[in-house]
Parts: sequence; structure tokens; C-alpha cells
Amino acid sequence: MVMFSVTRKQSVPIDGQKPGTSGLRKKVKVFMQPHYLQNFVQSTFNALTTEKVRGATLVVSGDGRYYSKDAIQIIIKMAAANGVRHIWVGQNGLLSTPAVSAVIRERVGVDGSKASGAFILTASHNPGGPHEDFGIKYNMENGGPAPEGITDKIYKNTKTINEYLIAEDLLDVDITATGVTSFGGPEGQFNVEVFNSASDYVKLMKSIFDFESIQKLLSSPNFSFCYDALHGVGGAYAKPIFVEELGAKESFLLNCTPKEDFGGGHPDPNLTYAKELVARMGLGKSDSQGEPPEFGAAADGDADRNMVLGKRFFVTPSDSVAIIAANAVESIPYFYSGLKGVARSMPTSAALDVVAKHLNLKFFEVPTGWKFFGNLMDAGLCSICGEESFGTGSDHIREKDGIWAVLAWLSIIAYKNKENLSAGRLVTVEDIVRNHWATYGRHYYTRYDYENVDAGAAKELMAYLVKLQSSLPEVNKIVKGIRSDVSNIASADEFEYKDPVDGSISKHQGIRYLFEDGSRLVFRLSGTGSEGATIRLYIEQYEKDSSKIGRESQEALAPLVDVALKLSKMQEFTGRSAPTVIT
Ligand code: G16
Repeated sequence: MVMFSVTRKQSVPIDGQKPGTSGLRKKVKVFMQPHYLQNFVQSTFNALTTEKVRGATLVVSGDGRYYSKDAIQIIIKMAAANGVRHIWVGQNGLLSTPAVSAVIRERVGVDGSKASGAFILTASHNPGGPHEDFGIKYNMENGGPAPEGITDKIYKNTKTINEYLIAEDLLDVDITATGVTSFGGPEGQFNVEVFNSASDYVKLMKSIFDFESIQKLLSSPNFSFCYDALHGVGGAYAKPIFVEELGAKESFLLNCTPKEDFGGGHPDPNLTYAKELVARMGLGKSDSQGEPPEFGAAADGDADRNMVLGKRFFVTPSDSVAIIAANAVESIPYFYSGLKGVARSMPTSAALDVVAKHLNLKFFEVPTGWKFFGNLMDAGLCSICGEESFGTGSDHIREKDGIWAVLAWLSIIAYKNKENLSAGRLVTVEDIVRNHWATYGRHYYTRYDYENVDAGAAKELMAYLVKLQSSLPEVNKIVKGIRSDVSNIASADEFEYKDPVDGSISKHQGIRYLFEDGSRLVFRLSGTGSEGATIRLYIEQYEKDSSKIGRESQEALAPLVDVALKLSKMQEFTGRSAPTVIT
């Protein structure tokens, strides 16, 4: 057996290692500077209790973006030096974020071990490549992202670190082939196990959904589908699940080869960046030839996000989670016995609230960040949750899950069409959404993103809005001066969350202006960018009157958009006359 020794490397703190909404995301060149990654990894080990490190089993993998392969070798060497016993790596370093969560929760190693945590290497929907973004986050033994208590400790450690441990003489491990490589260290054997990236996840999906009914749908000549992985890691799951297990045609898959730079694209599944899919579904400016598929979906780099489309029809993520929740119990075996509760992030539309009320379900509104759902799920309070930022998931794991969402939609479509698949007209995605609106009312919804704004200007804008919301009469006077046809603002606040399970408090989670008619304006700063600041403006209007639910979203929301931009003095503060992305 090849032996290794442990080196203590001197280091000094490096500024700016505070984890954001979901881990540390920076440009690759920042991560490549000496000691940068090492400081963060050691600070993470030091933030964990000893038994979670020494003798433990940890997962290291990610979306395969540029610099992942180097980072994996560094982390393996540091894990060995820190006394970790087993490291699990998805073949070629690939594991989607939901698959990592599934692996932590479900997988048993060749020697019977279970993982107690994972380093996930991803910057999610941010572009990849030598000049783009890299990222790292730590997930805990429940399979979910580290809670704020741990990320705060990690950050604190990065500010005082003076050394890290590394097994410099450990040979690089071949991560292209499955198998176990063992080394001998000062504290005994250290194993690196490389395994198939898809198999644990596929097994889990098969235990949740009725694959037979989805298979029938996918093989029907009346049904067509397009799944766009945007060259992210979702591609490593799309073929095994959709083609090999469910019998979909390979031509249903688009951009399903994972690439280090995502083919030069922006792996963000929205109407702006998933251009090819949007065109194929008949929603683009230059639409593709022929009849669009009945159902389309896209994933982000690490395949935890999803966008759902019907033929020439966009489903907002806020509607998507509400529709899944409303239909889950009849369409998805995992939920046959009922839902424990549902949850959404604060800026997500209230479509889910209406479903929860109708179905008499427990309901929770949490800050942005998937980690907040985990506590609810661990306590058995929540089965399905979602976010406006194209995240949907359930308590089968502790991350949002893009492919799960696609399978949930396929299950619902299959259920609605179980009688008329071969005969009559298909119940389409659009039919399902319109019927939902007719039952529950419609939440018109849009999000404006101002990316890479000067950080100082963004702070000033937020400070201005915080101050403004403290005087409602003044706000209403300004609003009425902008548009007399919007209702009054009934309340405004800076969202603060008290976790019902552990009592922890999260402050400054966005500024809300809540109108008397249920409309909302929300302003918050993104926690996932890697440069400057991103201001997000969320605009929502509820319409119960079924004669008014068929309007174009932009037209319905125009008065509120006008109010939001002028009330916030967006152009004055940011110098921007238009947002970077509208979803
Ligand atoms: C992460 C979080 C999500 C959050 C999203 C956007 O997702 O896990 O909960 O909604 O960021 O956050 P922000 O608005 O702060 O940019 P991902 O897919 O980027 O890991």
C-alpha cells in the first residue's frame, strides 16, 4: 500500500471568504490563487465536530465545471491529512447537487460506511471556464446545505487561519474509473472510492415515481418532450433516467453532454439563457421549425434548478410548485399517503399559500436559501417546497431537485391523460396551468434582475427602501402620485425569520411592500453573485376573478412595475434604465 505523510502548511487569512446564499462562489482565478481553496477547506474541517471529520466518510464531487478536477485532488489530500477515513467521488468528479444529497442519505460504501457530509463543487447557474466562476459548499449529514451556524463558523475560521493540513505526497487518484484506491497514513488506511454518478439517484427516483405510467406517456405518439441540460451535470442523469429507464427518444435530449465551460453558455434555466429550448418550445423570437414538443424542461449547471415549459407556454416556478403540491397526492406514489406540509421562500408568489389553504396543509414562508427548508423537513413538517428562482423539491432529499421536478410534471401529465393518451386530445401543460388558475386564482408574477451593479449603489438603494418603508403614509402618497390605479400599501417591512424548529433568527432577508389587494413588491440583494451586487425586484399581483386570469403577464403587471421602479429610484441609484434579466 502506498503511504502518505501529513504536512502542516503555513497560511494567512484571505479576505472575502464569506459563504453566500449557497456556498462560496468566486472567479476561477480567485480560487486558483495560493492557499485560497485550502484555507476554505481547512476552515470547514475546523468548523465541524471532530467525529464528523476523523474516521469519517465524506463525498467530494460537483457539476464538473472548470477547476473541479484540480480541486477534487486538493480536497482528497487535505481530507487524508485531516484524518478522514473514506472519500467518495462520483465518476469523473460528477455528481449533481441533488445526487450528492441522495448519496449522503442513501448510499452505503463497499465496506458498509455511510457519509457524514460533502464538499459540493459548483457555482450552480453561474457560467464556468477559466475566466468564469467556481464554487464550493459543504452539506451536512442530513444531505442539506450547512446551516448558518456552521457557515458563520467557517467564515470566522477563514479570518484567523494560520495553517492547513495536507498529504502532499499522496498521489493523484484516477477519478475516471470506478473502484477503490487505498493509501496508508499515520492513522491507518485511507480509501478513495469512485462510483457511478447516477445509480444511487436513479434508484431513489424509481422509489418515488410510477415509472411505468411515465414510460407510457413518453412512448405515446401524441406526446413529445425536450430536456435541456445546458451542458451541466444534469446530462449525466438525463440519459440513464429518461432514455434508458423511461424509454424516451434520444432526440428528446438537448445539450446533455456535461462540459467544463457549459459549452460557453450560461447554465441558468430561464427564458433568457435557455435560448435553444425556448426556441424549440415555440417561445423564442426566432422559433424553430415544426411543431414544438408538448413538454420542455431545462436544468442549471448542478441540476438542482428546473424550468418547466409547455408548448408555447411558460410555467412560472411559483406556479410550478403550487401545481405539483395540488396534484402530488393523486399522481406521485411517494405522496399517496398525504402531504405533511408545504413551504416557499419569501419572494416566491403566494400561489402555494392558496393551495395550502384549500387543502388544509401546514404552510411555511422562509428566507431565500434552500437550507431553510431542511429543518422543516427534518422535523416532519414539510413535504414539498419551492422557490421563484427555479427551485422545486421535496423531503426525499435536502436539496432542490431539477430532475425530480421534471418527473413530478411528467407524473401529473401522465395522470391527467391516463384515459385519453392514445385517443382524444391530450391534456396539455397549458391546460393544467389554466385549470389551476381557474380553481385557485392566478398570481401574475415577474422578477427583474439588475446584475453586477456597483455594490455601494445597491446598498444605498436598499438603505433608502428600508428607511422609506418605515412611514406608510409617505409611501402611499408617493405610490398614488405614480399610479392612482394600484391599491394602497397595507404594510411594509424587512423580512425576518424565526426558524420554528431551532428558534434561530435570520434578519435582513429582503424588503416587502404588501398591498391591500394581495399584490407585493419585494426587493433584495442576491447572495449568489461573484462580482458587484445583483438587485432582485419581485413583482406579484393576485387575481381571483376567473374572467381576468388570461391576460398577458406583462400587461397585468405594468402598473406595479411602474410603481416599483419609480418608488425605488432604481435608475437614479443604479444608472440602469433596464434590468439585465427579466423572468
Ligand atoms: C441558491 C439557493 C436558493 C436561492 C438561489 C438564489 O440556489 O440554494 O435557495 O433561491 O440561490 O439566491 P439569490 O437570490 O440569493 O441569488 P443555487 O441554485 O444558486 O444554488
